[in-house]
Amino acid sequence: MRLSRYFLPVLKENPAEAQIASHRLMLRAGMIKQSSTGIYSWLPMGFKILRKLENIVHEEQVRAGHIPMLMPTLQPADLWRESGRYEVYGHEMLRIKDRHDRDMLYGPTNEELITDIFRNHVGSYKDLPLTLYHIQWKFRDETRPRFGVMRGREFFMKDGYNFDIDRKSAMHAYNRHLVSYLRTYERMGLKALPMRADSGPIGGEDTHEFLVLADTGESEVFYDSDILDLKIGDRTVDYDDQDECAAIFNEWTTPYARTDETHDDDIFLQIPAHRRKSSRGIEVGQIFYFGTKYSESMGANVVKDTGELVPVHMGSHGIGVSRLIGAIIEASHDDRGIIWPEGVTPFHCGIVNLKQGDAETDAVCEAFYLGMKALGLEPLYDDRLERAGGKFATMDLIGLPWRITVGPRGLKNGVIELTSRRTGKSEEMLVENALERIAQTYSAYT
Ligand code: 5CA
Repeated sequence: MRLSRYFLPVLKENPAEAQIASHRLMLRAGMIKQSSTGIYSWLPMGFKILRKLENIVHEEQVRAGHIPMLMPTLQPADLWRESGRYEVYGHEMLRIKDRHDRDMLYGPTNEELITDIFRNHVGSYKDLPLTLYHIQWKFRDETRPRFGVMRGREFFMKDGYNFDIDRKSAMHAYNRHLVSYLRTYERMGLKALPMRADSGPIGGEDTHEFLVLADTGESEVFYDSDILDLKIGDRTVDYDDQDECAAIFNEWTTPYARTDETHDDDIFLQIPAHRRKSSRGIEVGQIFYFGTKYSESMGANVVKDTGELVPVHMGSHGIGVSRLIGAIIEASHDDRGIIWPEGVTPFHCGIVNLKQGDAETDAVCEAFYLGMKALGLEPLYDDRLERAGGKFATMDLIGLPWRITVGPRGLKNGVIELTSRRTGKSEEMLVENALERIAQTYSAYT
């Protein structure tokens, strides 16, 4: 992409309404524009990252054997009356009437809709286990929408639903989700810790939230620092293997890690003092097992191999895809701007032309630009007639992990400069070598 032809409306000033870094930087980097409280337009670069995160979530869900689909944003109120949640949900639910005066609502989540699909089409143990998911916009009329996309009213969420014949099989689905979520967050360059939590309006007995540690997080969390050493890495997981998923679940849930809702000081104080930590966290996902709560109220039953008719066991699992962008920025920025992890960056490398219009400088930038594209990578070429200082400030603000700088001075010696956004270190090298270095860096992410 050539910056002269892109739409990247960066702001020079800090917007007064933004209280935390991610909100401020998303506005300044031209990623989002508020249209009304807690509702945003996703401008091209914000949208690009949203799509990248969505793809990572899809890939990891499909890898775990879960099946993608798409349900609507508007739902009939009657289904929620059946489950008993229409009244319970209160003011958070946006209620709408259609032209026939029928009660509709903008879905805050999809347990009712999916249970309705299930009960209409599945009736036998032979069709189980089954996990369906979608990634769709949700609406919750939050009391205090704030911090930009972190607590929005309209937000983008992956929500998945498992249907199993019994508790044992449903717990395998629970463990499988935990593992697939850990992989998802790691690919995004995030450390998200699973913590025992409270199930709130979704209901159920078992639930874990995934929290990214950050001072600006809305939750208070307590944990044993041993959990920070755990990593899924590039270990391949057989998602059908109940024992393997259970082992990973145990490994990650053995160290103490709880949100304030489930925190227990008596247990916490037994951890050696140097490992006992408390901090703030951003909730980027949650998994639930709620057994037969919805299947019983909505009549979603299946015939067992014994011929007995039983309510299906269910769980639901959510990832806050739009919130994740805020969480990534909270975890990865400095006073000059965002620092994208390689796995989610909107463009792989920035190109700064220090002397636009100089034939040789233009030619080298162009060669690098085409070279990157030939390697299947996406460069962002700042080809505007702007002074160097402004170009550097924009690149630092939007936070691409790598930048090359091309100018007549370096070209006298045949070199350009390659700079890492994270370390700030620069190296002079030949164009071919810079291409090779960048391609190598990204080989682990494509
Ligand atoms: N039905 C379940 C699982 S699918 C459910 O709705 N879970 S949830 O309420 O925990 O939401 C899932 C994730 O969506 C949360 O972990 C959080 O990351 C994200 N989320 C929830 N509310 C908001 C909001 N107002 N703005 C941005 N993200 C949100």
